[in-house]
Amino acid sequence: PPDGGGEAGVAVKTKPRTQRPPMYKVLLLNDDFTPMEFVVHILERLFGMTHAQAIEIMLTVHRKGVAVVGVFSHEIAETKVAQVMELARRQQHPLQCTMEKE
Ligand code: NFA
Repeated sequence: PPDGGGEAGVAVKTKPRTQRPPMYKVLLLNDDFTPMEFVVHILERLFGMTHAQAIEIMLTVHRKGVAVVGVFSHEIAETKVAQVMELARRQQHPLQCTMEKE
């Protein structure tokens, strides 16, 4: 029917969907030079991981080349990436951190 509804006056409702903001994965990339302890420190300090969690994720990055270290709003993800890059730069480590839309 022209009203776009169902047959013979049957009302068809579209479910109202709440808009959720897109979320962003923060990725840590492996390299051959950044010390393991530095990466563990970053994961504890900036991503709130326990020492055991931080070691686990650091080893995942080391073995697989990359790992997701957290999922955040765009603004928080940008801040995390900037903080990682700044701490690495200060210590002259080549550690790389990026973000991508989930
Ligand atoms: N691959 C680095 C090393 O062997 C450790 C590392 C882990 C670097 C995770 C970057 C990210 N020293």
